[in-house]
Order: sequence, then structure tokens, then C-alpha cells
Amino acid sequence: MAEIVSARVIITCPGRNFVTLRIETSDGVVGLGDATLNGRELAVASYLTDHVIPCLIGRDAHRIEDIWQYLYRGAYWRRGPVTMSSIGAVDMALWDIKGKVAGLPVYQLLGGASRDGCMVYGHANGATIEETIEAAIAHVEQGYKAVRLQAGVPGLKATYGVAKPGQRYEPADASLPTESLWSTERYMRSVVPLFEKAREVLGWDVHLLHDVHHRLTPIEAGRLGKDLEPFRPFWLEDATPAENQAAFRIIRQHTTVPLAVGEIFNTVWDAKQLIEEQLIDYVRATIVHAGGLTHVRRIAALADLYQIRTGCHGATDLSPVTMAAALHFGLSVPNFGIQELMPHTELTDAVFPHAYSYKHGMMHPGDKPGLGVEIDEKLAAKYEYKRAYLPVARLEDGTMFNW
Ligand code: CS2
Ligand code: MG
Repeated sequence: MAEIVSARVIITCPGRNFVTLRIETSDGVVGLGDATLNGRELAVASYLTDHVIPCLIGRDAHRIEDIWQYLYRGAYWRRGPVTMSSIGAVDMALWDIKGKVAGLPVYQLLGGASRDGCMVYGHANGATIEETIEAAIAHVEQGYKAVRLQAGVPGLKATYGVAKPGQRYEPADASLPTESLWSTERYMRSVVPLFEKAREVLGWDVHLLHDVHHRLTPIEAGRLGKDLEPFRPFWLEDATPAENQAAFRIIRQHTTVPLAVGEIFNTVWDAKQLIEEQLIDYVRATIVHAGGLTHVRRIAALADLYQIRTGCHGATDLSPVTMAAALHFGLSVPNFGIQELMPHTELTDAVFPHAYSYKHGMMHPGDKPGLGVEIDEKLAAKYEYKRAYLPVARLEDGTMFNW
């Protein structure tokens, strides 16, 4: 038995907020879990500190599945991003502990490596098509085999996925939500020229991805997909809001462009119909927000029955602890598709020293026991939480819209 004797939440803001759960056993083994929910961090911190941690003390850290079921069924109020990010953090920390006790990297506990490394995609973005293509060329020169293209939309002041001039992309940009304007018409006119130019300059040996970020109706998404078919996108992401899973039937009727969805999913129920009706090609649910390794493995196993692959979310608002867990999962899961990589800042990497590494367009979690990531608490303590919100979006007539 590895009795849980203490657990606490560490909140730090080395340029952006991260919430980390630290669990310690009676043998002094420490496990870490990411609990970061961009823009709602303190809700998860409180859910863990005030409602979960009291129930963990005295339990056997090795009973990962039982603790998962206890926290899911025992909550009564199931699902949702706050609950499932909290369960995800506990789950990651317990797998970290189990690996450390076994002296094995977590991927070995998940069935061992199914591949030599995890193919990743980077973010190429710019205010114009030219800037975006330049950023894509830079990624290809760094060895990336896959690049996501996001360009500014002519006539719009700001666009999701596009960094402010001279800054890294960080969507949580203000202590109250900033408001951005959206125009589907302007956007729809801008994507085909971007892909046309990209294929002309980059050729066909690099995978090109694009994130629609929940902005289109199903029929608009079908039209965009059809327009992009000649440029063979690797995927069109979040083409339409996915609460209505059946809406993807409309997109499927109009285009063969592969569809990816799910970075905001938090349980398999969010994707069940999409998977069973094969309405998507990649599922993006990730370790922190979808209940940890224990649950994301279940989502991937269901997806595998329908030849759907993983494409885990990997933005900078997921901490290096999630990146580590996602790479252990990605190295082992049979239906791995691709892993998103938005490199963290050097400061974040200093707060979270880790064993994972990038080489020639692939990443590997490393072979340190557990998840292979630590937290430098002394350094973390220097960076106090700073409230930050994701933007909101309105149409040009003022109507609230999807950000
Ligand atoms: C984006 C994210 O990486 C992506 O695919 O959708 O950057 C997303 O906007 C942020 O994670 C929101 O916090
Ligand atoms: Mg996205």
C-alpha cells in the first residue's frame, strides 16, 4: 500500500497561470498532476483543495481506477470541465507515483511503446498570409512534419490563433475578457488563399492543419471543407460547435476533409455519437481536461473501433505535466494520430523541469520513472496567480458569438 499522506495545490504564473496538484505517499513518493483550466483556474484549485483532497488522505495511491470511480461517481454532479480537470489532475499524479514506485516511465505501464516517437504539429501564424507562410517555412526548417496555419483575417483587428505582433500566442490576455469581432464572410474568403499559397511554397510533403475554433455553422463548415479539398488538409479542427454531435453529419455529407474535434471535451459522452457514427477522424480530448490517462485511454479505445485516431490538444495553457502525460499516452496508444506542440516559454520549462524532448518533428516522453516532470516550488512561488480571461467574440452587429 502507498498511503496518501498529503496533497496540495500549487498555483504559479510564470507568464501564464498553471495549477498543479502534488500528492505525497507515506514512503515519500511525490506525484504531480496538471489541473489548469484556462480562465477558470481557481475553480479547479478550490474543487481540489476544498472537495477532493480531504477524500484522498489515507487512500492507497496504487488504486488508481478505484479512486477515479470514487471521484466520478461519488461527486454525484458528474462531468464538466472543472470536475474532470480535477479528476484528471489526481489521475496524472497517481500514475506518476505508480511509475516512480515501479521504477518505470508511465508509457511502460500503459503497455509499452507502440512507436519510436510522437509526431507533433507546430503553430505557424501571422497577421498576413505571407507572415504565416514564413512561420511555416521556419517550422519545416526545424524538422516539423506538420504545421497548423492560422492567418489574420483581412478587416478584423484580431483573430484566434494569431499572436500579437512580436509576442508569443497567449489567448488569456487580460484581467477581464477582451472583446474581439468576428466575420464569417471575411474569414471564409481568407482560408483558401492561405492554403493555396502554402501548398505552392511548401509543397506536399508537409501536413497542413487548420483550426476553425467553433466559428462556422455545419453547412458553412461543409463548404469550407469542400473548398479546401484540393489542398489536402491533414484536418479541419473544431469546424462547428460540437454540443450537437449530429451536426457533423451535415459536414460529412459535403466534404472528405478529415475532421478533428474535442479539445473542450471532458468525457467520452461528449464524443460518443461522433465516434460511433464516424463523424470525425481525430479526437482531441486531452489528459488534463478529460479525466486523466485513465479516461482518455477509454476514449481512444472506443475511437479505435471506428478507425478514429488521437490528436491531443497541446496548447501552452496545458502545463508541461499534461504534455508529459500526453506523450506517455501518445507513445503507447495504438491509434495515435498526432500531438499538438506549442512550446512553453523557457521560464515555464524552468518551473517544470522535464524529461520529454523534441527531435526532427517528433517528441518522446523520456525514460525517467513516472511522468518525468517535476516542479521547482521555490521558483514557482515567485510568480503569483494573475487573473486572466480568454477573449469573447461578437459579430460585427454586436451579437455574442463563439470565441
Ligand atoms: C487552440 C487553443 O491549440 C488550439 O487548438 O484551440 O489555443 C485554445 O484556443 C486554447 O487552448 C484555449 O485556452
Ligand atoms: Mg483548437
